[in-house]
Amino acid sequence: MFKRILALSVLLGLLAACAPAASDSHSHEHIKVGNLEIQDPWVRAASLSNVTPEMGDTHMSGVNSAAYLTIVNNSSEADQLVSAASDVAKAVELHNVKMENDVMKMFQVPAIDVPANGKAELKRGGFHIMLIGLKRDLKVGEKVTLTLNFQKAGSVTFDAEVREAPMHSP
Ligand SMILES: [Cu+2]
Repeated sequence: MFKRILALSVLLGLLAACAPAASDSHSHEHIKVGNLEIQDPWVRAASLSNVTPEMGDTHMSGVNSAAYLTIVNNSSEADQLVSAASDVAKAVELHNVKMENDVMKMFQVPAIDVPANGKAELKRGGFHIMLIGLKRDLKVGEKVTLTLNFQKAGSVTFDAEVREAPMHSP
């Protein structure tokens, strides 16, 4: 019974999301490359003049930010995100996080797997695209152009919205 209500509410949510009333164009944009679809890309707001002690904000090379998104693979062939690029940062790296002596640490990874008929979620506290050494402030509501390079699907360039990250989440 509960499952059925849950399924119904999910269905209603989907219907609401697809309703013509949701007319703002960017919320319904589909970013596709090959068999992959990029969903809900966003970049954490950051300011060059207001460095906070939050993880990732301070770095030898300046102020950093990160991009998050979901990569959905609608095919039976696995793929890999092998690199990313953006003109707002001096360098862009693929990162993951791990706990080390109760401290969360980021580290660079060579690639991020996108499983067949599955998805790769780049989110707070996990895989992310690190924007190292920002060249400008990233203000809420602005757009940041990102390019993702996949081993099989090739490259795709799109705009990600700058958002405020939730406080105290990893
Ligand atoms: Cu990082």
